[in-house]
Amino acid sequence: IELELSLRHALAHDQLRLAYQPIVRLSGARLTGVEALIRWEHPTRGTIAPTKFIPVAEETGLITDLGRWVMREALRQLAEWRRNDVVTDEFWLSINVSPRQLRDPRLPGELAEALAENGLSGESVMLEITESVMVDGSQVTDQVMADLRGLGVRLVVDDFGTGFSALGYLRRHPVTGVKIDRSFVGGLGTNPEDEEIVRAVVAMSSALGLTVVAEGVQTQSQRDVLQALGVVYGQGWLWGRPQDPETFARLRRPAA
Ligand code: G
Ligand code: G
Ligand code: MN
Ligand code: NA
Repeated sequence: IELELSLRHALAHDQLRLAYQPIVRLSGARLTGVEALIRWEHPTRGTIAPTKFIPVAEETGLITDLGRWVMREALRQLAEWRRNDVVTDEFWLSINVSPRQLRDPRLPGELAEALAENGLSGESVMLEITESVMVDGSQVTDQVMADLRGLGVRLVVDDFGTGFSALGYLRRHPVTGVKIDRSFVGGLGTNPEDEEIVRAVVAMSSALGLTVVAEGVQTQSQRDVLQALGVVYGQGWLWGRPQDPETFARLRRPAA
């Protein structure tokens, strides 16, 4: 309850920020997108981790307002970067959405409106959803996902491989890609089992026409193994930590 109240306060008093972490195309290491990650700067308690407050927001329903804020702020930022030529037109923005947001039939309309306000198309947005969303499979969620796809928005399964073993859901839902969980990336180059898992995910994704992003890439050798296995996109400390938008823009524009 206490956390809920202060989160409500944070939302109303501008204590929330978004950090942005680069996503690259492995071949050429070209920047191709960013993931927006929420940050809470509490005036007295310092930074509070999203793993602490997102579950509370989800339980209390506050995630609806919070998610709306994230969406609008991230799209505003993307439009600004485009105007200032910080990013190209193919550059995409990944936004995390929680299961409860996907059960809200207003979500596609709100996203469409935020896109229009910022002069952006749905293709510039990727939503990261959890495996549980598809396993629970409510009809509302199915409709919401279909409507989002109708906007051109891509849907990727986050933390792929950690949740559920049934893969049939990938076929039954309109997802466009998967994000290999970082727990399978850490051991690449040293743990042959992780390599086999990534190989299997790539084979399956290729068969289903899904794009693959590997997260938590920290070393050049992990990167090399991923590329050899056919993974196209990567994200991780090797290319950059989640950073504030000013830092992101500055790193894109080398000093003259
Ligand atoms: O970088 P990091 O510690 O911020 O992220 C921790 C977790 O919080 C990740 O699993 C991420 O999916 C989740 N998260 C970060 N930002 C958001 C957000 O805006 N919405 C939701 N639903 N989850 C988020
Ligand atoms: O679960 P989700 O993928 O949405 O959240 C991404 C989380 O992974 C964030 O907490 C982010 O800070 C963290 N992260 C991003 N890159 C790396 C990395 O290279 N190594 C580790 N250990 N964590 C990372
Ligand atoms: Mn994510
Ligand atoms: Na993840």
